[in-house]
Amino acid sequence: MKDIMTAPFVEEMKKTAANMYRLGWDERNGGNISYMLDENEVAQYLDTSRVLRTIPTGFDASALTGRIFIVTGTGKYFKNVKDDPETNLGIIRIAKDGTTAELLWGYKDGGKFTSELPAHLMSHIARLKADPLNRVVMHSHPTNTLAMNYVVELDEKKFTHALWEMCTECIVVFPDGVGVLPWMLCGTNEIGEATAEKMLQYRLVIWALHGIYGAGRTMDEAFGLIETVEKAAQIYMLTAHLPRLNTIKDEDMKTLAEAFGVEYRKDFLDL
Ligand code: 2HA
Ligand code: ZN
Repeated sequence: MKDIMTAPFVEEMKKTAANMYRLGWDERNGGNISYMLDENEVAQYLDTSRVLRTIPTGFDASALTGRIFIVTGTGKYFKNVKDDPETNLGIIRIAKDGTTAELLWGYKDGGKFTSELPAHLMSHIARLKADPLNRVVMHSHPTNTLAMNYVVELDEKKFTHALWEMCTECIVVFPDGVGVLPWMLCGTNEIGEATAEKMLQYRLVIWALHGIYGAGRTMDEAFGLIETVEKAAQIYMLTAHLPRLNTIKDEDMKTLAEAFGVEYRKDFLDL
């Protein structure tokens, strides 16, 4: 059996959490990541027949029965993941009943997965329908994205358009745009269901006045999506109070999307 501390998926979680903390996106216990793992890969590091304890999920995740995830812990700080992954992360498998998570590793101090597990697992179910290769869901509180929530109408078309205008490559990176949910109570099945509904159509979902969700086939894809939105939001916030003399025109965005051959939301232009 190989040492789990050397597993590439643990390494990726450590690096990503550290990066998100360094960028100021995940203060205190803000943010959470879930990453669906390959069972055969996990079996190189863990005896997958050995369940340390079971934890109720609080909802029906039976669409994911048998699937294994590495997930950040509730109340845990992203800044601490790198130095103590076994306390701040856990590896869970969704049991046959769909409402129990079997802990295979981690949450060493008796802890459990993020309070946002419903939004994560429901989003995994939705993204797998849209893209069977999806593996990662992450949530974060990026500063400028959040700031923009206070000054731009919380409307998918308007919000996406405002972002697309801020960097030439935005429409190429997220041609599917950004879904927007109104302010809702976090940590509930309701916000999980609403997020998953959006995730059928979007890889990025704003939780109004709270943060953002990103999904992707790899950690780089999910992270890169949020990173690009945050960059655009930063430029928006740096220029919002200044007279705007120039902008990327809708025509330019069409030219870009066509040149790069991406399927973009045509009804999000010419608003
Ligand atoms: O877990 O970000 O939305 C901390 C959060 C909750
Ligand atoms: Zn949050």
